[in-house]
Amino acid sequence: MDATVTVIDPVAALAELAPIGADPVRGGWSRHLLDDADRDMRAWFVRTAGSLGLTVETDANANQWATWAPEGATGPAVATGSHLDSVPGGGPLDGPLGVVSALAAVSRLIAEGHAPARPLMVANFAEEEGARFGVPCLGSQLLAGDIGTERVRRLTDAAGTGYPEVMMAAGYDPTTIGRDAARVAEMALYLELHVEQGCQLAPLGHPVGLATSILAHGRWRLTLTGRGDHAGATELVSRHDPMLVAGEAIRSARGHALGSAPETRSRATVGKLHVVPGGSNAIASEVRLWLDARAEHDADVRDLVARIVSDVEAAGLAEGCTVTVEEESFSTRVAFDQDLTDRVAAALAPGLGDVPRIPTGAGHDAGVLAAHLPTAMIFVRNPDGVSHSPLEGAAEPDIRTGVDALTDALRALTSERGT
Ligand code: HGY
Ligand code: MN
Ligand code: MN
Repeated sequence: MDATVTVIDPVAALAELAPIGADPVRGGWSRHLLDDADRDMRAWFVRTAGSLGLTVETDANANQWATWAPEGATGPAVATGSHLDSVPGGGPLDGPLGVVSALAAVSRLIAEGHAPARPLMVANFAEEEGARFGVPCLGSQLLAGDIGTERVRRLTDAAGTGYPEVMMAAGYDPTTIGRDAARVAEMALYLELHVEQGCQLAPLGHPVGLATSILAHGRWRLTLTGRGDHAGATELVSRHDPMLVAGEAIRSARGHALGSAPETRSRATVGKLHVVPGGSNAIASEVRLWLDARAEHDADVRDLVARIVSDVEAAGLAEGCTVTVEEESFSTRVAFDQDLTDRVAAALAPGLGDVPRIPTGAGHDAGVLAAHLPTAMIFVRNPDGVSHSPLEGAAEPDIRTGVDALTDALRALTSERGT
């Protein structure tokens, strides 16, 4: 036993985080890369991991790492963690549940006197939601070398502030971002706990599940340009209104997703629009909209997007508007490591029996790392499946069961060597 360490209670830790980035306008939480709320979340990570005696550092890509490497723990580490940033007006658990549960699990292992054969690392990955710079899993993609650094340095946020400026203001050197092969080599495997997004576990009556796959998914920015004019003085026949084309994009996204073969599990969403000038009595001159499309396989996504874009271009032609399409991100389909998932399932079995294995439509840093090292995910039941919304939640007993499961898995995985 190590009585010097205070075991972290996950529910209390989440309550401690609750005031940070609470969004009075949207509801829920808005915590975006290196804004004030994200900085407060990062400070919490340093404080909490430090209280456990972990070595805390931040890499050049603004990912945070907390490492437990006591005497005898050698070789590549078992890594866990998640992200602390959110979507605008997001829920309290998407990301933080994984980081809180990871630190809680480590605190449990230290307190019980566990002697790991290999180090344990807890990560907080930067900009997983891509809410500030538009690219999801930005920190883990940079770490893995999956995104070009010049492209990243050109990214700007909604206010037009450049990524380099934001990084420099926080003390980072944007010329040093990019692939960190040494850091990736430090990890033998990665296991991420995350609140379930979607509702598969509740009908199965299980508090915890294991991930099988992540849908292929991407984001496209469409810029629709017409002619701004007076809402009252302009005859209908002489209008070039990009809002009409935007309406077609929204309708077409749903229509083609619904019309896709069921086995493609297609879905398409327009959740963000930017209208210029945005006056209620002015015909828009420009509309920028973001299309989020997902499906079982990469080709299904590209086929779905092609059909939607074709409709939008036809609508643009009819309305005398121009249409430009830019792919902002694409994440290939992920199949999680079967052997690691089996090992995690075996560690969970004594306490939880046969844990269900479920696919997900939500992207994760684990999805990025899966191409570089053995990776698995544990999901904690979400009673109604809602996420990316203030209504996201999980029952306290399930949150605690999730920490039990992660603790059991990390204990088993750090008791062995190898991958
Ligand atoms: O968009 C996603 O699926 C993830 O939450 N970033
Ligand atoms: Mn999310
Ligand atoms: Mn997430």
